[in-house]
Amino acid sequence: MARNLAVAAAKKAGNGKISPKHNIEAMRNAFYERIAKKDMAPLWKVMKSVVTKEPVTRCQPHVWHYDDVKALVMESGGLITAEEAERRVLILENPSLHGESRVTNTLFAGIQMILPGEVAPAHRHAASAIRFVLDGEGAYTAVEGEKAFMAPGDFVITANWAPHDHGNPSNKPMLWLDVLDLPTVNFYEASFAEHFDDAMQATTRQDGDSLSFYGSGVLPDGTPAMNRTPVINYTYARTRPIVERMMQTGDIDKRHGARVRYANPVNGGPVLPTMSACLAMLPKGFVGEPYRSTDGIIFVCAEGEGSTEVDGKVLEWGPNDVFVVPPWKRYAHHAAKQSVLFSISDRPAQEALGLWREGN
Ligand code: 1HN
Repeated sequence: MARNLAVAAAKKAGNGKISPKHNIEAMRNAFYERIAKKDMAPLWKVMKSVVTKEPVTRCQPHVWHYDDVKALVMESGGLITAEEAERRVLILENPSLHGESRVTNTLFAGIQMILPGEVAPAHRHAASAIRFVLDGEGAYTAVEGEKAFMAPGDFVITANWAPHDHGNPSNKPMLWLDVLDLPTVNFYEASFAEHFDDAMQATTRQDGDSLSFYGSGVLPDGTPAMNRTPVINYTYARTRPIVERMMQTGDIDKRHGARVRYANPVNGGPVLPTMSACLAMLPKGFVGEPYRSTDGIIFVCAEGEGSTEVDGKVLEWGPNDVFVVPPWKRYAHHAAKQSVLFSISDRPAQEALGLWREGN
């Protein structure tokens, strides 16, 4: 076939000579150079790398230990104020993706601190955010006119384009994990952001309104359909007893432990169209069966101690350690003590696109 092409090409060139067999590579390369000048390229050269048989990830499994993280975040508090930084966050960068501000290909993760008396000024952006509280008590995030006071283990939602500011009237620093779908928004090149003149938004709703109106098994009559949850804070005080009860009654998944999924009470769907989260309790001595799925997952150890083997690498974790499992990497949890794991991933975005798969 290659020979025939060379013969045909030589004839077409009108020089009457038949090109030697090895010339086809040179002819192809010359052709590729010519088409590159016209902003074209041959698919057959890249077919195997653009259509892979199985997911290929650029991410590594990795764990950030809270001892290190907390010390460095506290140190950042002496270098810049929350107001000057706008958000005083140390980014958790996947070791394979340094400089890209991402923990997986689709998600941003960082640790934010707000010191007593500080305010992180009001803004809004196209990216959706969640927070998982690690340390401190009595700081708040104000979202769409409602202040949500936070405590460790609380899971807080700031939906796409919702105005939000944070404040800390308590006398202790507060630290939390931020996860945003920022790399996804930027993949679509659809980022917008806006700042407000006032650092703190006016409070237009009572503290706790969103949880009591939407998170209590009732809904204000006429609540419209929405693809993101109206609940701002899914408190640990309410969620932890549920996974504990599941565990005690033996409702323990062989891979995930006694696990609940945080739900949008309006439609039962994920809390956000791009990200969904779970809380799981693992009994002491739990040895999970291996599992894999196409979503990249960020875990936080809320309580306990254990390890997760990911693709042959053992990630040891204790309280407030954050670890990441890349897409389609097989993982299995092991709990040395009774443990609670929070997790968040890009699963709903993949499901909406018909991409999500799981396996063992
Ligand atoms: C942001 O707005 C917050 O509002 C936290 O607390 C982390 C990371 C990147 C871009 C914006 C916040 C962020 C962020």
